Amino acid sequence: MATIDAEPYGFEFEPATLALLMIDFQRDFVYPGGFGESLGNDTSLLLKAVPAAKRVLEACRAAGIFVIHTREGHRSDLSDLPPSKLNRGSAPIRIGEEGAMGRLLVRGSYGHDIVDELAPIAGEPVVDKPGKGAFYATDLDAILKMKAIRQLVVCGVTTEVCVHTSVREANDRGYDALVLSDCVASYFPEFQRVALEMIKAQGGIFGWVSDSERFLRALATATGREPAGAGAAVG
Ligand code: TIU
Repeated sequence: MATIDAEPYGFEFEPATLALLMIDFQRDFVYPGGFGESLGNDTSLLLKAVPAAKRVLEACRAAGIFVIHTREGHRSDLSDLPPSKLNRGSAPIRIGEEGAMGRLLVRGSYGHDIVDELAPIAGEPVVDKPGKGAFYATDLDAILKMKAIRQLVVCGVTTEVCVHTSVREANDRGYDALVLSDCVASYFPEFQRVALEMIKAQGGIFGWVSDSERFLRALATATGREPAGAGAAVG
């Protein structure tokens, strides 16, 4: 058993039953011209999480930690898109319409896919989800159970939307979830701060919060490896 320094208290884990969950690092959220920008957001705030998330991803791969990715999006006929989600807001172009990176949030379009820096490799399942939560209407729970996973380290975007929803879903299903503060990002700095506070409040009401540097150090100790890039993660 190894321990990651975290709030509200240390996160104890076994590498064999830990998975890295990479949530929605899609061009549609992280780059201009996609769904996120269509909602009026500054996408540059999300790009800030990519370097630290990349260090965590590479360290987990090297340590043999199971890695799983999610993407938010819909079938090309939009048959899984609730009218409420389609109609909400005042975006100039909506889900399913052509944007600079293809049809917004539609599976198979360039914008829907994961950014090159964090692209999945062979052996890393990609879970396509129609909602904000990673468990709703997906086979994520089945995959985690097949792999005997009990705990999740979570990176992704956005902190208060898909990360929060997924962590809450994970908690209710009996998984321990650790969110790495510099590997998640929001379009709203205030939401980023408060969303992280909410996870760890009340004694860790639905999870733990740490950061990439502390995670990489603990992983290195647990697996007897050098903390890959941990020095670069400072700051
Ligand atoms: N809009 C926003 O902040 N997020 C989303 O719509 N989806 C995710 O968080 N992935």
